[in-house]
Amino acid sequence: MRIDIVTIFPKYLAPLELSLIGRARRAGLVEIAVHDLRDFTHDRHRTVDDAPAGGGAGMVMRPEPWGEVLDRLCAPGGDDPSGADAPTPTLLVPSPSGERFDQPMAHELAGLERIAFACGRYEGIDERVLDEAATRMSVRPVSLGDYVLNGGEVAALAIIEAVVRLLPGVVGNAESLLEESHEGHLLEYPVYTRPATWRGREVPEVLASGHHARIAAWRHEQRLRRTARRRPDLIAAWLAEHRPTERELQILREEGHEQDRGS
Ligand code: 6GU
Repeated sequence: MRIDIVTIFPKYLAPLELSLIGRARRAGLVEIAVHDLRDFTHDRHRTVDDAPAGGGAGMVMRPEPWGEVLDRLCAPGGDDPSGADAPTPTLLVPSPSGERFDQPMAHELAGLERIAFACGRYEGIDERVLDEAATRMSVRPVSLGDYVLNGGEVAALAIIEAVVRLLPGVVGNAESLLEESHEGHLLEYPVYTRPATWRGREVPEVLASGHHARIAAWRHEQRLRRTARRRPDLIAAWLAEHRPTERELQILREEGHEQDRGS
């Protein structure tokens, strides 16, 4: 996979050198390029913003540098020295007014050969940039959730981390991807390690039993309880895909989850 990021704060993306993503880059599993939007300005002050048309608070990113950098990313070779065969990227535009990013979208993006991020600052990017970009690439405004960040950089980091760890070979133990929160609608079960007693607190006995079926049943129950308690909104999606056992229904009732048993 190839990822391009356009920003006025390239240093915000420095963490992409670290840990799992840094290793994936060095292993050639993902190629990431960060572009400074100001390199696509032509005035002495490298201006990227201006007052909003129609008035109001803050500043808006001017369209010209964005147009030029997106031209570059769409050009044959796409600014990628490794060849002219790179497809046009899907353009992700982090914004609190975007479509909600989630694990299914992470899987979808992980299946693409090429994505790019347009990281806006201030009150956002002149809308014509996205309109024009949409004539030559898929454009998707995406939001992490219902709160406001100062710009798209932190959101791009989060999305890249969620996507890159799904690429084949990036996470060593592929099994560890399967039982995670947001895979299969339930949150992850609680985990423990040594020592067996810590500050008077025991690791749950069943985990030392060596009885794999009992451990799996306990973990499933914990996932269900935790999801019902912390994220009752996810239970409906789980119920839509599973016919619950009596035991599962009992657990949900114990956790105060009222389900409509339907027809
Ligand atoms: Cl993707 N961008 C910004 N600026 N704020 C956000 C967001 C994204 N998601 C939630 N808040």
